Amino acid sequence: MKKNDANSDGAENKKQHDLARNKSDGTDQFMTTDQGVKINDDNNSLKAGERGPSLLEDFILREKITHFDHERIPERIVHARGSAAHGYFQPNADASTYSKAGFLQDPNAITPVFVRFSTVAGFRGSTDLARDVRGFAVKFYTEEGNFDLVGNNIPVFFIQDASKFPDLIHAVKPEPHNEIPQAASAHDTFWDFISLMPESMHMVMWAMSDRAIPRSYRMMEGFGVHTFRLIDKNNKSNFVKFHWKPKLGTHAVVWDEAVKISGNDPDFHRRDLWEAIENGSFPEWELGVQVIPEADEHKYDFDLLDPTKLVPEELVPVTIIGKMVLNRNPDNFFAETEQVAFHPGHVVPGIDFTNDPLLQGRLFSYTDTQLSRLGSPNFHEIPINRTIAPMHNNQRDGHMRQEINTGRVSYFPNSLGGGCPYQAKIAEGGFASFNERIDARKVRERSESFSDHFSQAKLFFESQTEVEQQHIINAFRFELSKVETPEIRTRMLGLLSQVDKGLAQKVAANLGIAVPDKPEKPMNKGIGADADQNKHEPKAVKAAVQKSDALSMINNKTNSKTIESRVVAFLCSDGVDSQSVNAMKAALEKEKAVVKIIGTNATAITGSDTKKIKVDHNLLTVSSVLFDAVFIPAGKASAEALGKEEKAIEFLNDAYKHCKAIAADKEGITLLNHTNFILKLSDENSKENGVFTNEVPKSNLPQDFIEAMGNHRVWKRENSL
Ligand code: HDE
Repeated sequence: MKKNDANSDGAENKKQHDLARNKSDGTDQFMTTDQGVKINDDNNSLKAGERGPSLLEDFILREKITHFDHERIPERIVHARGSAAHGYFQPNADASTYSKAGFLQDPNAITPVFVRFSTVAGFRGSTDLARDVRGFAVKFYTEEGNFDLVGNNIPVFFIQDASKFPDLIHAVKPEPHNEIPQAASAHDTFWDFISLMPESMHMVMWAMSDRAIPRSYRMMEGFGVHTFRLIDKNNKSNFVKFHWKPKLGTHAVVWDEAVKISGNDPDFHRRDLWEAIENGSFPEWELGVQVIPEADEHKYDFDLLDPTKLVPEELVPVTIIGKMVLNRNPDNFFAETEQVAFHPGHVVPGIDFTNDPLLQGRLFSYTDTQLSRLGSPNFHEIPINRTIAPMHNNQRDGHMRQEINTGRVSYFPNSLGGGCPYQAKIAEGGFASFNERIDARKVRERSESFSDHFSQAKLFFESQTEVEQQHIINAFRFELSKVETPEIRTRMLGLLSQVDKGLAQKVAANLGIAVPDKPEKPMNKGIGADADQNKHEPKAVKAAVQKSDALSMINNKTNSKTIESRVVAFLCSDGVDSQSVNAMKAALEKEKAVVKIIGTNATAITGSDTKKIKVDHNLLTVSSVLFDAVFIPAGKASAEALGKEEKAIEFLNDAYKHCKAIAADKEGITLLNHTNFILKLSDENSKENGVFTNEVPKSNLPQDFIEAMGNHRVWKRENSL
C-alpha cells in the first residue's frame, strides 16, 4: 500500500481524506502556468533576439519570478524551528468520567492528530541540538472540532504572567544590535533578565538539565504546563495537568555531544523523527492526566494557577487515558509543518481553561500571531488547520478566502435564512464555558500564593542523581562563563544559593568568583512600582515533597530500557568478518535496534567471505555523536585498516567520552589499542565500564552490549574521566 494513501494506517482517518482534497501530483502531467496554460519552454525567457533584452510581455517569466519572490512567510516569533508528523490518538476511556469530550469516550474511536516539535529560541534554520526547551504541540482533529494541546517538554514555565513573555523572549533571542548568538541562552541579555526574575528559577533548573538536549523528539515527555479543567456531562469541573509519556523512555544526549551534533548534523532531531516513521518504527506516547478535584484547589503548598509549579506525582499520580502514535510523515513541509497554526484556545466541550495568568495571555496571542504569520483571519481554511467537524458561521471574506458561502444571510439572528446556522444547545454539543464564580476587584497584582520561587527548583535539583546534578552544574558554569557582565554572574549565584548552596558554590568556584552572602534584591521583579515589595519577596515554603524520582531521567523506574530504534554503528573495512557482522546485526535487530555499516568508502566493503557488504555511511561523513553505540566486528584486515584511520579512533574516543556502549569482537579488539581510553581499562573493569570484548557467537557479548544500551549510558565512566 502506498504510504500516503488516506487509509494506509488501517483506520479510517478523516483528516487524511480531508487533506487528500488539496494534494497535487505532477506525475505524467504537462507543465502549465498558474492559469493552466501548457508551457512549451521553461528554460528560456522571451527576448528580443537571442542576445537581446527580455520582453515585459513574458507572462511565463513574470509569473514564475513573482511567485518565487513571495515564497517566504514570517517564521514563528518563537518555536520557529520545528518538525511535525501525522498520527492518531486512541483513548482508553478512563477519562470519560471526568470529561464529556467526545474523543475521550470510546476506546475504539481513533482521532487523527498532527504533532509539531520545536526548539524555542533559534531561527528556522538553526540547529536542533541547542540547549533549549522543546515545544510539543498536538492538534487533535476531533469530531467536535479541533483541540490543540500546545505544550512543552518541561512541565513548568519561566514566568508567571503573560505580560513578561515579550521580555523573556527579547532577552533570550539573539541580541538586537548584532543578532548574536543564534539558538543559545548563553549570553548576557538572557541571564540579565533571569537574574532579575526569581520566579524563573524552577524552569531554569530544568533548562540547565539534560532535558534541554533530548536524544530524540521521540524520547521526550510532553506537558500541558498549565492547569486546565476537565468538564463532565453534568458540568462538574476537575482540575487537570496533561502529560505525554514516551514509550521509548525519556533520554538525552550530553552537552559535548550536543555541541558536536550541531556541527555534524544540525537536522539530527528532524532526521531522526522522519527516518523512524519512514522505517515503520512509529513513535508512541501515553497520554496521562493528574486529576485534582475542585475541592482540593487550595490544598497544596503551591498555587495550581502558578505555571512555575508542577504537581508532584507523589501527591497526585498520573492516570493514563490513551495513547498517541505518529505514523505518517507530512507530504510537504511548508504546506503542513510551516502552516499549521496551534492555539491553546482551541478546545472542545469537556475541556476548559483556568485563570492561570500565563494561559490567559496565551489565549490572546496565538490567533493574533497567525494574522501576521499566515496573513489572514482565514488561516483556519488552510488544509492542515481545517477541522473535520462541519463548520458554519457568519464570519466572511478577508484575504484569500477559499469558502464560497452561498445565500444572502451572513448575520445572526436572521429570519431570511431560517435562523441558520443555528446555535447548539449544550445537550447538542454546544460549547459553554465553565460557569466559575468570579467576584473580584480589578487589580494589577500577583497573588501572594505565587511567591515561593525556590522550593520546586530545590525539589528538582534534589531529585536528580549525582551525574544529572553534575550536568546541571556544568551547564551553569558554561552559560555563566559566556556572560560578560560580572554583576549578572554574581546576581545569578545569589539566586542559585537560594536553591542549593553546594550548587552555587560549585558554579562560583569554576567562574572564579564568590557566592554573595545574600541574594541581591532584584529590581522591581516585574511587579508594579507602587506594589508592596515585601509582600512579593520570594518566600520559602516547607514543601510536602522533597524528592521525586519522576523528575530524574535516571532514577525514574518507569523509564523504558528498550533499545528499539537505537542506532548502532558497525565500524568496518575490507576483510571484516562477515559472520561477526551478521551475528551481532541479528541480535540487535531482534531487539528492533537499527544497524548502520560505517565503511572506509561510500559504497561497499568486501567481507571475509568475499561477499560485498553495503555501506550505509562513509566514515568520512559521520561521527559517533550520531549513533547510540559502536561495534567493531572481528576481522584482522579490517581492524588494521581502521587503526590507520584517525576518524575511526576519534569515533571510539568520543563514544567512550559520551558514555556509550562499545563492543569489539575478536580481532576487532585490537582497534581499541589505538584509543586514549585503553589505559583506563583492564580485563576486570572493562565490562563495568561498558566496553565489551569477546567473541560474538560463543559469548554473551550481544546480551551485555544490549543491556548497556538499554541503560542508555554507562555513567560510571563519567566519574572516572
Ligand atoms: Fe507559546 N507561542 N507563548 N508557549 N508556544 C507560540 O504561536 C506565547 C508558552 C508553545 O509548533 C506562538 O503560532 C505567549 C507556554 C509551543 O506551531 C506565539 C506565551 C508554552 C509553540 C506564542 C507563551 C508554549 C508556541 C509563536 C506566554 C507551553 C509552537 C507562533 C503568555 C505550555 C507551536 C505561534 C507550533 C508558539 C505565544 C508561553 C508552547 C507567539 C504570549 C507556557 C509548543 O503565539
